[in-house]
Amino acid sequence: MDLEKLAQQAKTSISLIEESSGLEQWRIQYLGRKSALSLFFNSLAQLSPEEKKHLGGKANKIHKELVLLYKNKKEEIEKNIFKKKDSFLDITQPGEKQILGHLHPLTLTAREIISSFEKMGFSIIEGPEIETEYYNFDALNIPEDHPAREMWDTLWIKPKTIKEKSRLLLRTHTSPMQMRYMEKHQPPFRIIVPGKCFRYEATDASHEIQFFQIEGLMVGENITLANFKAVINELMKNIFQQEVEVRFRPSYFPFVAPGVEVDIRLKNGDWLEIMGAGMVHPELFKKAGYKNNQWQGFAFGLGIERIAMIKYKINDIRLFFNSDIRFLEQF
Ligand code: YSA
Repeated sequence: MDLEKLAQQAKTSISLIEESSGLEQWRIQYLGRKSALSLFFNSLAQLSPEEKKHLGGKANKIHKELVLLYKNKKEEIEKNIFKKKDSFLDITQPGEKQILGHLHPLTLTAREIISSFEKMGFSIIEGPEIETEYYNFDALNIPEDHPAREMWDTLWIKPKTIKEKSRLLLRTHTSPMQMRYMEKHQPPFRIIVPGKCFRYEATDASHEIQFFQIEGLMVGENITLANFKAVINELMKNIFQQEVEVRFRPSYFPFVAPGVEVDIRLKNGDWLEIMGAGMVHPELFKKAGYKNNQWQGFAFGLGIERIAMIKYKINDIRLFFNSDIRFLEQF
């Protein structure tokens, strides 16, 4: 192969190039894996030692020259692009639109729910995500051997010492705040407790291992399930901006008597469970130190994701947490 001729050709053709697409073609033709020079390097093994030394050295020199030519040309083209841009800068053009961040659909839903309760006179309280076994279970009438513990598949936290009195866990619901609050406050009161909960369970379209609940607790002298129904109807009206069909189903939770589950009717006619609730069990009032059976009240635990799913027509709860920007951009 005539190396000199090849080098001359390459130099002439690069001197005529003005744009990066042309330069890329040049690179492939003269420096690419299938270029004449690369094929020549591959065939060196078949030459005699003297030829190898002579021609190999020459080819190496040409290769270096071509690489340098390529680099210089690349820089020259890039500089020219900036020059061209400057000379065409049109300051009357509108600016580029900035992409702004926005709130997560669960934050939007939680804020709406909270604001609706605020309008009804509820105070907002927060509690710990890492809870003791006592407040998560025992204080709610669920001792260790109680079968109801199986309703809440629990993520336990490894104790630092074996002697720790009350084991720690990631709260499985926001209900532990009922006792924490009642121990320190006398009725009448109405509170809600929004917060994250965790459960050791398989995920599916309506179950996650972490999700948000809003706990509610209203205690007074004459509070009944009728008050609860009025509060829930008002909440649904505020959130969905229309009358929503609500259904109470008898259910069991050790910390209420009677207990109910609340469903709402979806557009397709199906019912979806959104919360557990009931009249606070007298045993809890006793544990909190309230005397004389003077108080009664309702409590509930509402799933925020379930409400957001209905409001925004989302059919899989897992979409909230997998950070897919195509999903999040829609809110
Ligand atoms: C019951 C009586 C009370 O006086 C106060 C509160 C309660 C509710 C009780 N603490 C509880 O956690 N019940 S629950 O297990 O049925 O969950 C309540 C709501 O949380 C469900 O209706 C659902 O909306 C949501 N939820 C539960 N597990 C979930 C979930 N959301 C998403 N993923 C999960 N894995």
